Amino acid sequence: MSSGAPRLSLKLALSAGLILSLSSCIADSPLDSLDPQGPAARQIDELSNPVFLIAGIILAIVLGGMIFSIIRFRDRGQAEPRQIHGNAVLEVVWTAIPIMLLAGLAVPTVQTIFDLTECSDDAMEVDVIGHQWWFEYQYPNEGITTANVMVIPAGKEVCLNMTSEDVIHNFWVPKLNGKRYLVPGQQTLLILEADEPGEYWGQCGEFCGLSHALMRARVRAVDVEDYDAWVARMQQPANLPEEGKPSEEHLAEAGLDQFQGICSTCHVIDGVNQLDNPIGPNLTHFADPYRTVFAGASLERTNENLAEWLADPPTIKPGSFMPNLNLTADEIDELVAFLQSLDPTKEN
Ligand code: HEC
Ligand SMILES: [Cu+2]
Repeated sequence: MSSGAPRLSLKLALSAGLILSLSSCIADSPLDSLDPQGPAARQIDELSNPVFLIAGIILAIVLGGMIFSIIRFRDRGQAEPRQIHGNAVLEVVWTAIPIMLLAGLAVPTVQTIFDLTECSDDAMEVDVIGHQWWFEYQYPNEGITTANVMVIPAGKEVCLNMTSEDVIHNFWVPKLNGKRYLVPGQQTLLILEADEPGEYWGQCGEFCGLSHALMRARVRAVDVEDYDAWVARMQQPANLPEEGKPSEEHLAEAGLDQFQGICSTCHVIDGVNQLDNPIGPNLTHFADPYRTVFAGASLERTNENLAEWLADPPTIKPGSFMPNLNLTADEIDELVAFLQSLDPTKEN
C-alpha cells in the first residue's frame, strides 16, 4: 500500500509553515520586521544580527561535526573507533565555551531590554487602549482622542502608555519597535520613534478573538510643522455640515440627523454628543486626511467600503461589536456623506 497521500500532506504542511515564517522577512513588505526605521527597532536589529550570526556559526560547527562523523565513521565492518566518553578536558571545554558565550550575549541583551523599557523625560505621550478589534489613541497633554491611525512627529520619541478595555491585545509596529502586550487593568510601556515621515503598519500581536487578524494599526509620522497643524485641528470640535448648502451638504446634513438618532449611543462626535464610556471609536474628525483607514485599520476610507461597513459590520469583521443596524440604502448614503464630511481641513 502506498503512503503517498500522508507524505504529501506532511510535505504540504511543512512547506506551508516554512512559507509562512519566511513571509515575515519579505523585503518591502509593510510589516517587515527586519527593516528598522526607528531607534528602538534598530537597537533590536543590532542585537539580533550578531546573535544570529554567532548562532549560525555554532550551528555550522555542530552540523559539520555530525555530518563528518556520520560519513567518516559509517559502518563498513571496521573495528569500533576510539571512544572519548569521560574525557575530562573535552567535557570542561565544551561546557565552558557555551557558558562564556551565553554570559557574553547576556550583557548586550539585558542592556537592550533595560534601554527599551524606559522613556526619556522629554518624550511625547500617547495612551493606547486596546478594544476588540481596534486601537484607540488618546493624547493626554493635547486632549485628543482618535482611533486606528496614530499621528506622531518624525524624529521625536513617543512614549506609549498602553492598556486594554477587554482582553489581552498586543501592539506591534515591526519597523518601529518590537511588540508589547496591552493588559486589562495594567499599564505597559512602549517606545515609538520614526526616523523619517512615513506610514508604518502595525498588527495586534496576540490572538484576541474572532477578528484578531483584522485588528491592525497605522502609525503616520509627519514633519513637526504638520504634526502641530494636525494637533491644532484635532483640538477643534467637529467640522459639521451647515444648513443651506449645495446638495452634497444636504445629504451630509441628513446623515447628521441619522447619527444623532442611531449612532450617538456608541460613538462620540465632539460638538454633537458626549458619552461617559463610548464603546465605538471617536468619529469627531473621521475624515481627516491622515485618517485614511477605519475598522481596525483594515479598510481604506472610501465611500464603497463605508457603505459596506454600515450595511452589516459583522460580515466585514466577524464578531464586531457594531451591530447590523438594518439601515436603508438612503440612510447609508446620507451617513457616508456625513462621515466623509467630518474633515477638519475642509472649508465650511
Ligand atoms: C452598539 C454600538 C454601536 C452603534 C449603535 C454604532 N456603532 Fe459604529 N462602531 C461600534 C464599534 C464597537 C466599532 C468598532 C468596530 C471595529 O472596528 O471592530 C464601530 C466602528 C464604526 C466605524 C469605524 C470607525 C473607525 O475609525 O474605525 C464607523 C465609521 C462607524 N462605526 C459608524 C457608525 C454609524 C454611522 C452608526 C450609526 C448608523 C454607528 N456606527 C452605530 C459600535 C457602534
Ligand atoms: Cu487584539
